[in-house]
Amino acid sequence: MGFFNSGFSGRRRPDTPGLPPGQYVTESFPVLSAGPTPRIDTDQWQFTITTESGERHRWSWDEMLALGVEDVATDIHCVTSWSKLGTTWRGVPLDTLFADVDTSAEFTMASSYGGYTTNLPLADLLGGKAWIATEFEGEPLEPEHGGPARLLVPHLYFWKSAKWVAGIRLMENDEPGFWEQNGYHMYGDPFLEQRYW
Ligand SMILES: Nc1nc2c(c(=O)[nH]1)N[C@H]1C(S)=C(S)[C@@H](COP(=O)(O)O)O[C@H]1N2
Ligand SMILES: [Mo]
Repeated sequence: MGFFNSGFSGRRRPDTPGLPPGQYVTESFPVLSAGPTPRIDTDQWQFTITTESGERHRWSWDEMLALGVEDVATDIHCVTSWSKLGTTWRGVPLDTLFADVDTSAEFTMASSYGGYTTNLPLADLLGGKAWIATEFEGEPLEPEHGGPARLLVPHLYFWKSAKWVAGIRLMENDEPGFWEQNGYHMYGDPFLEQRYW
């Protein structure tokens, strides 16, 4: 078998920097939606943070953008095993939206126009780790990808990045969202392969 000593066995592909275990790199941008694409006009769009005591903080499209957008360059990782490296986005940091929100809750439920939900610890939305994204690669976010605005939480599997995001509700106890009720992990760290439970 000496003929094959430069062959397949024993050879490992060099690791791609930034690629979590069990993921492959794609250049395309697959669309993954559990239902039809809702169409929300930015005139009608609003975003609401609801605290555990029921206090509401609400922004219109213009009010949200006036808070200030940032450019974000990041990798994204879908639980179905594709990753997209070096994507660029523009959006409003959740830190800004939560700046005046008084809460002692540790958990949140993001909800979307169309009914999708996903749970995230509040700490994962703060500290420069999450945005309401309105642009992808320099263009307004397409409806299929969550336009006019989606949650972008790139350090967790992409199902946590709710498309067509409408609001975030603060919760004292963790509760499963749509995919989490169907067996997806409550947290979803791609580097720990927290896919299902
Ligand atoms: N509202 C909503 N958000 C969603 C989903 C969905 O079905 N509805 N799918 C999630 C899943 S499983 C993934 S992988 C990403 C896919 O985003 P994309 O379609 O832009 O690739 O969106 C997430 N956000
Ligand atoms: Mo996904």
